[in-house]
Amino acid sequence: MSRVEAFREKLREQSLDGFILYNFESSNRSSSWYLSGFSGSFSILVITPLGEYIITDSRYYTQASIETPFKLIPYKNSNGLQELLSSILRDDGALRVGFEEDTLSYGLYNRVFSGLDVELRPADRIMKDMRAVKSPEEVELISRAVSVAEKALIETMNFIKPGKTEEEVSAILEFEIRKRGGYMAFDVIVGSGSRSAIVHGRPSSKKLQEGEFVLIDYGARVEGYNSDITRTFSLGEPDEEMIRVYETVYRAQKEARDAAVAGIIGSELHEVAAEIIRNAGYGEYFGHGLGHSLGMDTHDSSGGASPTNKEPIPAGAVITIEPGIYLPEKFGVRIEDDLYLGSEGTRVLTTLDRELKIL
Ligand SMILES: [Mn+2]
Repeated sequence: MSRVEAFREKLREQSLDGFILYNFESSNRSSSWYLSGFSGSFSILVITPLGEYIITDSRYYTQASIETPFKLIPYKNSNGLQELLSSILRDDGALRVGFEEDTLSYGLYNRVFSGLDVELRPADRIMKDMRAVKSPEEVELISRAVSVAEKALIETMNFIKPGKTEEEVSAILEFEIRKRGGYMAFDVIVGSGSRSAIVHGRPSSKKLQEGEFVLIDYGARVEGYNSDITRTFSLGEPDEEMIRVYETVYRAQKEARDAAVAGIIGSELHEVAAEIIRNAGYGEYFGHGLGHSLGMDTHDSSGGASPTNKEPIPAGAVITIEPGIYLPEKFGVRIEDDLYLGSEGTRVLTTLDRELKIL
């Protein structure tokens, strides 16, 4: 079954006979790409009982005709948008139409959507649930994104030495990803010494020093799919506390990896790692969720191993497992892998060593 057919089935289950997926300057690019094949930054997908349409502007006419079988309808300007949508829905007899409230602005809702002569219903879960379950082809693309990222980091490790700045390390890492055909999944995080305790720290001009941890959190995007990996290295010999914290994160990460199977409740998986960290006395220094769903977005859907997710993680999910301990003004440690939770077992997609590495 094609994605559009599967999507239509979900619409029927929700008693909807139409859908509008709005993507303005990449506000909803991944879902638009996922459903239609069109990868551009501006698209309005309209699903009716009779057809599938893509409204986009002249920047994208050629690209849309190559990438998607959806019928192209030229976008003129925002003033005519309400009438355009109304006429498509009316001509094709759509009466109950779903849309995504989380990615639609208040202004656009008021100007365009609220005046459509149909029954509108927020239905964000449809795309989220579909995208949370990956096809074998999608898992393959994420694996390629992992592979590009891993080769890039292995190459970059030769460069990670006392005296280099965090900015230089991130620049080398980006170059190594780009030259392998990847893009950045998100802004690379490089934090050394006390800056490694900043959970999402930006690389700075600080020089790496002997006796510090260097935390690197990054990912590659290949053909629209992301990897997301964190490793923490030691520059020279770590002290006792650094070893103790690293060993704790390592153990929490390993136990969580082993516990990650399709069907486990997200918060229960989080708790596997959280308990180990708490028992080691570092509970208050692990503030974020254990992991998230990964795919065309780095935070792909609401699911994942978060303390607030009381639902089972579905078979077919790709998630991260990334416990961390951050001691303010001292150092931080995080280890992050990407896992595929298949119905026939879990596959860890990341292959880089996780043991404490001294560079
Ligand atoms: Mn992550």
